[in-house]
Amino acid sequence: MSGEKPRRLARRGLLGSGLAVLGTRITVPLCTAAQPANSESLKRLAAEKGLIYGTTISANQILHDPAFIALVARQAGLVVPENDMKWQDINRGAPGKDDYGPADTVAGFAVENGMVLRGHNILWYYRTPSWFFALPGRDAKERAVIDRIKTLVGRYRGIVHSWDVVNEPIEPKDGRPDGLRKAVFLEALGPGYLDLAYRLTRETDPRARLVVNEYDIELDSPVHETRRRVLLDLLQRMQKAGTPIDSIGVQAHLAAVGGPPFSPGKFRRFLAEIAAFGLTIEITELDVTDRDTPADIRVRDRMVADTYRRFLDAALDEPAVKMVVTWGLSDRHSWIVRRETNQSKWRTDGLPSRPLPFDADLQPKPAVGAMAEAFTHAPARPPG
Ligand code: 9MR
Repeated sequence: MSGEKPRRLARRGLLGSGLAVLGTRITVPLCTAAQPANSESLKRLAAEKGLIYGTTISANQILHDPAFIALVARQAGLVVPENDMKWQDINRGAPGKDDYGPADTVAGFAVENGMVLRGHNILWYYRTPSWFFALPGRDAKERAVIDRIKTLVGRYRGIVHSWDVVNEPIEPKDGRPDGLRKAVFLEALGPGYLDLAYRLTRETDPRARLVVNEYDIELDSPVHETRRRVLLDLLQRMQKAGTPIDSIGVQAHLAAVGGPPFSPGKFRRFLAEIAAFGLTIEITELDVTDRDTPADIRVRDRMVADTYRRFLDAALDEPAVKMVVTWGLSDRHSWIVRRETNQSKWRTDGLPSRPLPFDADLQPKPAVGAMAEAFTHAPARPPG
């Protein structure tokens, strides 16, 4: 699809055409060997409380791992491409050489199976193509950002439920008084790049929810506390300036052992502060690394499950939380197990990590029960 003029993918068009536009029809088997026929699905338990439960997915998994995909269809009401919509993944080469093939596969899968689709992400300093950095001057960079937003958001207009418009915009350690991250977009366009990105996304797809997605805002430490304050200040400035924003994405990459403690009360109060802005909250990237837990699988699976439960009990107590997404569904496909980035998440004894609800053989682990109980005990809320 390289270089091809993007075609509009309207939800109705996709459903009507049976994915003709994508050239693939991806159907999901009705029953999966990985699940007992009578077991409850996480998506149904979540939906009973007005919550959406979902997971990451990739085009590669959709095309090559039918057993995993069947589990996703059974358990998740939402999918988000882990990488396939990132700028660098869509265009590593040169301006104008976009390839939407994998992103279309994910979008088509969501539509075909009646699932909610999150958009992740439009702008992220960490996955910006190198050609962008080499563009000469501010105007060329601004045009490239505008083109990225119009093309990507326009292509999936009417399909994406919520967009991570700017991923990880704050970094208090960078020392700016406003706490914004000193990285590519800020350096090229100034702090106004946030307003540009959110306004243009709204204009391009008025029905998509616009999210600021952030990490390290969950725990009880001075670093997390500073990040919470900076994020709340940013929300206040955005609202004052009339910059459209609907939701905060709380990534929640947690650890079963080690790192700062989790204070349910403090986290709960932070969520209430976000809700007081009139915003909803999406838990966008939940997973629990088992680094530093004992090798015994029963012990560490229990510790991971307890971490999911404690976190979700606090999060779901806030009615503005409308969505829970785990950063993967099975240990078969996890960035932590693949050891891609962030070495601090990896086990040091060489054993494969077990951070997600289902194991690598697609069997449920105690974390599934913990999540199911958290959903079951959550107060009901109006559907988000
Ligand atoms: O899980 C993703 C991994 O496969 C990629 O290599 C990496 C870089 O693109 O991004 C990972 O996902 C990140 C997400 O996009 C943003 N928040 C942190 C996630 C984990 O690093």
